[in-house]
Amino acid sequence: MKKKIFSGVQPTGNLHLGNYLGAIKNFVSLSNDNENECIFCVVDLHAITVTQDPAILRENIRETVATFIASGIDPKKSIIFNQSQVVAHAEAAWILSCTAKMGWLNRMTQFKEKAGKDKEKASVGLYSYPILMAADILLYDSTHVPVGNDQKQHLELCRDIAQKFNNDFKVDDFFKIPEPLIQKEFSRIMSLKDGSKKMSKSDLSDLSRINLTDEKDEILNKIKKAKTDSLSIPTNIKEFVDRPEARNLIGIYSSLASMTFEDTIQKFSGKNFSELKENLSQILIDNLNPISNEIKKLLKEKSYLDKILEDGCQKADNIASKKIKKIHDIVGF
Ligand code: AQP
Repeated sequence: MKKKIFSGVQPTGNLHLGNYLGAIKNFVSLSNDNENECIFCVVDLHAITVTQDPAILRENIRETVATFIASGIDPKKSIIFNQSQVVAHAEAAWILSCTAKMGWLNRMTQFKEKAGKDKEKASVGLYSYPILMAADILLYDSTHVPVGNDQKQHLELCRDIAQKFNNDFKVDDFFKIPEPLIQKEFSRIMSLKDGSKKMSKSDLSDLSRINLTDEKDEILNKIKKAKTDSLSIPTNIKEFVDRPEARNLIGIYSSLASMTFEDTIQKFSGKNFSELKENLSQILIDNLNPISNEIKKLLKEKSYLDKILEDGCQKADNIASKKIKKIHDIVGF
């Protein structure tokens, strides 16, 4: 049986190395396997859980599509679409919010991190975000969901919601229980300024992340300024305890070079950070420059990007509208 792959990326600008290594690179290899049916969604409904400028959001939707294509996803082989244009997502999210339990959502760490201290002021959408994510996945009978490590908990919640719905309505196997696909070796890329925080689009400091559109000089500058410590590079994994920045830089290098973490340690063991940084900058430039150039080229072709979304939305709607009809029948509408 073909694997049905579904994943989404928020069009919130500043797509970065963490999005690429944690998710998009994996999307590309999955989409190149003819055994897989892939759907990649620009999750614009998720994006508005925090305030967005409408004009910028519209551009960021196109930029996310451009990033998918520039990274190597072929829109003829995979469905690329934006969530808001397939109405079944919002509807399924409402129905599933009547299945999910408050206690389950209260455990979600991403809400706690994103809402911060002032959670009374966070939007209700930010709180119920994982239910919309479950709707996205379940509407397409997805079997596998490639995500970064930070989304693991949301995927577990999606599995719980699917199982509860199937049990409550006695419809065994109606919602498929999806498997997460998380990179084994190095699945969480951390901020270049603080190794205890994940690299993130919304970090106020641009120096904390490598954006996929960064030019060569920006990459060199950001890696030069990346936080390290005064010791030399560890000689084995145990020595990385309490050295998150060193671990992060070695991890990024190993992901880009497709080397194991251990082999990368051996390559740099005992050397100083300037040597690692020089090598890391070069491998980043080699990997990201072609993507960055292609993104910039594609962004000039707005009607091409819009057409991809239009075609993708039609294909996605064909699948999702059938599933939501069945959901109506099951719940008694
Ligand atoms: N630092 C990361 N390391 C590994 N994977 C990551 N992902 C995000 N950050 C990292 C993965 O990228 C995919 C798309 O993420 P998203 O844009 O939908 O949402 P996010 O996880 O909220 O991304 P950001 O960058 O942290 O955005 P903000 O700052 O807006 O919250 C997902 O599969 C995610 O796991």
